[in-house]
Amino acid sequence: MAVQPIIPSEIDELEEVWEWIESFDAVVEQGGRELASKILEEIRSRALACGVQVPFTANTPYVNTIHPSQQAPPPGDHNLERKIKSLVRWNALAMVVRANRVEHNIGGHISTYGSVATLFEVGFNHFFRSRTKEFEGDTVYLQGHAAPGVYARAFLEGRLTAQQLENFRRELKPGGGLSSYPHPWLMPDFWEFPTVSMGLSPIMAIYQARFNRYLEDRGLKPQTDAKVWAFLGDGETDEPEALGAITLASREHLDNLIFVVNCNLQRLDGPVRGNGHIIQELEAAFRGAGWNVLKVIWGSDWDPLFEKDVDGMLAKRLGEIVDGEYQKFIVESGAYIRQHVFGADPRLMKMVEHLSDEELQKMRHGGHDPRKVYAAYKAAVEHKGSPTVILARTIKGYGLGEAGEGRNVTHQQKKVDEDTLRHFGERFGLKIREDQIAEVSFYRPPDNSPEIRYMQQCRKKLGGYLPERRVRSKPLPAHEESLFTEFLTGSEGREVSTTMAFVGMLRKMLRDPEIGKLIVPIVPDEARTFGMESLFRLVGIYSSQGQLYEPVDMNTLLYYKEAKDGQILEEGITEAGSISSFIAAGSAYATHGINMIPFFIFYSMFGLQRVADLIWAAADTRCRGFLLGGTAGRTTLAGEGLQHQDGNSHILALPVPTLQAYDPAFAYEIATIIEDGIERMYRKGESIFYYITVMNEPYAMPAMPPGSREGILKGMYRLRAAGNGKSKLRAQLFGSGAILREVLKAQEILEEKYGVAADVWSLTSYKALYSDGIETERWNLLHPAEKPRLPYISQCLAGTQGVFVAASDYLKAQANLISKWMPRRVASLGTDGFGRSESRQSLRDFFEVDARFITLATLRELLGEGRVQVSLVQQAIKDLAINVEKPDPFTT
Ligand SMILES: Cc1ncc(C[n+]2csc(CCOP(=O)(O)OP(=O)(O)O)c2C)c(N)n1
Ligand SMILES: [Mg+2]
Repeated sequence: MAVQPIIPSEIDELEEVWEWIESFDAVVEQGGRELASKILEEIRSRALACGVQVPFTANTPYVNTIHPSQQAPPPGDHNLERKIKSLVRWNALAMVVRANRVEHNIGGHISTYGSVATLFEVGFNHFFRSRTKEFEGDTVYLQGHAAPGVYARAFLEGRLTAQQLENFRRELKPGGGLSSYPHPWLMPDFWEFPTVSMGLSPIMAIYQARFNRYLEDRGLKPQTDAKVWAFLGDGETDEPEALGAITLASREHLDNLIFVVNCNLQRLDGPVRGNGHIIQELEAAFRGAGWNVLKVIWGSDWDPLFEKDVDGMLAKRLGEIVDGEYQKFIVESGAYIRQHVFGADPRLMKMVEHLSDEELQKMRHGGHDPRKVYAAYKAAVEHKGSPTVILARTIKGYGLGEAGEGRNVTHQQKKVDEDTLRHFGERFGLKIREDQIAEVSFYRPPDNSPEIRYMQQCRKKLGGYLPERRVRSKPLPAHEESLFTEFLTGSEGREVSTTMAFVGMLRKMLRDPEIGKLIVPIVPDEARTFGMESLFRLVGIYSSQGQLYEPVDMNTLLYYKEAKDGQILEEGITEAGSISSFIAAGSAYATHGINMIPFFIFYSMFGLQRVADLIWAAADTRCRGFLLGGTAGRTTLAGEGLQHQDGNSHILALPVPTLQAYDPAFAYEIATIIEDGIERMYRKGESIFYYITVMNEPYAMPAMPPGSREGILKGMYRLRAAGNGKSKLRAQLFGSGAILREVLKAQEILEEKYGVAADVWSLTSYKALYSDGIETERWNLLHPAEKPRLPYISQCLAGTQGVFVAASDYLKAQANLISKWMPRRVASLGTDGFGRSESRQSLRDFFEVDARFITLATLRELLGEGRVQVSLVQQAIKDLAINVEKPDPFTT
């Protein structure tokens, strides 16, 4: 292997150093690069052993990682590929420009795709494999706001019509349009993964890659070399989620994962690191985390210069220039570049003396050079043992020339003038007529043109089109028998919490011959909190390496068992990671054609509140499965205080359209909800998912009242009718979850002490009642001539007597939300305010949701109706020892 001899420069005064370098050169030449690398490794160990400090840097010089001599040459027709890319570029640009001509401010992005085009195109032509009958295909997360380029390609492939392109960002137009960004909910046959909320796609991709391994290790899918690709922006890496899980990827040796960071050095407002180097910063972070890092900074035009750069002077100079300055070079002349880059040293000036200013200006960056990109992708797919990140240097707004290239305003550019369009066409060698330029017409060569034929052939070779979302799983067969009959009959006085009851159901499901293997229990380091440790032994904790140690509790029954085919995903303390696993599992019915059923159980306060955006993305992904908010309720979780006690999550569940939220109190309610959930999601194929809160307060579980099933699912049913049906004082009490038992106690107090006959209703789901209410109201709005329909809650309460009082462990807003469909006003008790470290009893007094306050609220409502005297209410305040001067929990 020939090595360029070094020309002694600054180091020639150090004779000895020079000799060492010469010997090293000889090793490289005679023994090869691998041997040289091994020797360096050994010398490093030796130095440390001798107490010699080895200077640390996580960085390599500011040059391409792959040496030109090791670059795999790209196959295919480069010329045609360039033409195709230009066509995609044109149509992507046309789509955004046209949309904004018709509808001012409709938005869209042209500059991001401008920068990422080569990175996408090399993938589409040579790497991204589609799903076929024989092969599961690669999974590709495409940079969200580069969507116009993806649509433009699909148009050239004949998958989208010009009409659809015309309706970019006009989804409601007749004939349909195209969604702004990748949204599987809106384009379920096209997009697979929502990627536009920055930072979510990297973490989702990491857990997707890990979940793919999980499926393989559990024998649920064959082992393949399928890859997960994730394209992200360099600005996007500022999001904590983006880099937050990169050590998991290396720890798990996810060589099925490839990140490509589109390093255009710009984000929305300006440079990502004007005063620094985003590529070097990311290199250090990923290398430090154990990733294989491939820098693709310089295009092939630079190879001859680096070849001359034997003493690393050019590399050193390029490493000194900060990103803000690099951005300037994009808009400046070749003369400026000559002066500011090479002018630093006469020897550098000499290196480029053969290049004209124009040539200097046109020197390409790595991310725009298909040869460099191909070589990096090839190295990435062949790399073994760790994930790969490709840091590709690109230009934002590439091709927009003075109108946008590299400018700070480029991100939001949507309108371009004719000169820019003409320049764009010329630059990319497009033969566009003047009238087409003025019109910014879409342009697709005929089907039999070399360009279209070539692109179809490439995709055919790679298994078909991409992106494409195709659900290949068959729904599970109908199932008559209940899995959970034992949970419907009550606990016969034994005190259990709803969490324990749920864990019992989970155990039952895990043992079931039909669905057992499909269940994916996911916990972020809280299995013991939820009493799930018995599952460790039963199904094992998934570990790609098995268990390399004897667990400290080996001799106990419930030891910490890790296994390669373990079923539990014990994610550690990361709700973001756990929900990403949930998304991978809950969308496996589409991604892998396997009906995986995830159960992700977490501290309820750290769910919808903490990772709401990922839960939104789960809904967009058409995810299925169950989220279990454990240790739920503001007053049920004793002692934990302000940050842990959750009275919020049921309100936060409201906006997620496909999320079914339940706050059950009894085992039979949970059993009914889960069984129906499996039926709806996995046997009937509905793209919904569930949020169920479970508590850790133990009490005896009653048997399921006959006829309550429908009500449990629809959100309410009458649990216990009043004992004294003859009383004139009547009330309807609504309780849910943890507070239902307080309501039952209040029912007794009211009847025994104050002669009030109250019916008790279990409100299993305020959200279900709310959804039904708004749906019914909408139907009535649109059908004025027909008999108005009654919301379910109105049907339930029609004909009931007495005042209404609702109490829950969540915000009072819940009852207020549905009160308009109740025949009379409702008094709402709830837990608005900050939590406290206290006992359950004190907390329920503090938040005014215990049986005493429910009793008081009922009497107060009766007073309002003129049915009791004020003295009775005052007496009750005394009897119940209620401090009327106590501070308001909402404001204290
Ligand atoms: C969580 C989130 N915050 C803000 C945005 C709005 N946004 C869209 S693109 C963008 C800049 C992206 O910069 P970068 O990641 O570098 O991508 P580039 O367009 O430069 O390729 C921002 C802030 C978003 N999509 N998601
Ligand atoms: Mg950027």
